[in-house]
Amino acid sequence: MIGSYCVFVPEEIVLAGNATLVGLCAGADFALEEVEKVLPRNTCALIKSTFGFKLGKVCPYLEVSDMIVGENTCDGKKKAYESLGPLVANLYVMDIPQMKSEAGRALLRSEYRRFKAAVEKLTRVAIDAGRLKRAIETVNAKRRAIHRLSRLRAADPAPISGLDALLANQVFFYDNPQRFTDSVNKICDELEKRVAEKKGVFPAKTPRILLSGCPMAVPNWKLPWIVETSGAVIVGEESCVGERGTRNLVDASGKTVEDLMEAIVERYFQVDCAIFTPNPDRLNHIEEMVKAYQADGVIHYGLQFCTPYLMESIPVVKALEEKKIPTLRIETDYSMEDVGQLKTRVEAFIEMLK
Ligand code: BJ8
Repeated sequence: MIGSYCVFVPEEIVLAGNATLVGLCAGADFALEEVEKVLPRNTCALIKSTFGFKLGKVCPYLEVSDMIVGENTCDGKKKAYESLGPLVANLYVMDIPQMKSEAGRALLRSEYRRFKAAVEKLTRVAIDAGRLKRAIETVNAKRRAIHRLSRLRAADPAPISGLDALLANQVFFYDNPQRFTDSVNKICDELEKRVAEKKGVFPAKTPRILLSGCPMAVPNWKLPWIVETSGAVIVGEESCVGERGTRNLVDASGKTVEDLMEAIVERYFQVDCAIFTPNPDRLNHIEEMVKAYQADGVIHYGLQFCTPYLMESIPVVKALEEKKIPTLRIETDYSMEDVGQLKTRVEAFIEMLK
């Protein structure tokens, strides 16, 4: 069992080594007093809750993981792993590039090779081309199923709520891959019927929202709940728990381990996390998603103290508004204290979209 905190940890390599990958990111405050003894108060809720789940021993996946992979992405996570190391027996840290340059690609390539060797050492399974190819196909199938679900959300009326679709995107990180693929395809079969019958979870012409920004880990449903109880429907998530994390497949046609590893690098190097500088692909992707899912507006979701996404939200919002795409910028955490205030702002935004 290998645990991870980032979509840059390639599930293909983990599965090829006969291990299982689980997402360990947490979406609820826990043991905050204990957490603030080891982390500064002004750390993002995602990182704090990771520590809360460890210190409170509430996450069974974390307790049984044979390897926990940290990654050098944002400064918060990078430094937090230094403090997490002594709390767990088996932390492995992966370096991640910060620029989409040839040097950046070379770093990712060498880090994925090092990770493959670490997985092989852990599981005592030599990863050959056959194993890697099968793993790539398994993960591609899982991603294809979620792409199918996303496309169905383009219909008006929306055949599934944003909250339910977010849950499917969250389960992506926990379930057995084959079972997940089958379950999502079953949901899609049902949704196809609903679309054909023009049945929706909200009436046709309900304002449609695209969420964009920080990932929402289980059980962080705060903002989607606010949006969908304020007269709008969420039709897509530009997020790592969403399309930023799941889009693009790995080319499985390679014949050798080297070819297949390169295909993995190629796919993951396209992830447009805000830790990259500059990061123009993310804005392009938001605009593409607005069109593809017929969104009427974008809500940018930034966790308090998340420098990469909060910094990036300002030019992103400006660029969207220049293109006449209405946008609302939200900055919040996991607490429920600001729910009333957020609901008022979201309701006013949705009213404006009508
Ligand atoms: S690829 S988004 S999963 S790093 S919210 S901890 S950025 S301060 S989560 Fe992420 Fe990988 Fe990027 Fe995706 Fe830091 Fe911000 Fe906290 Fe965050």
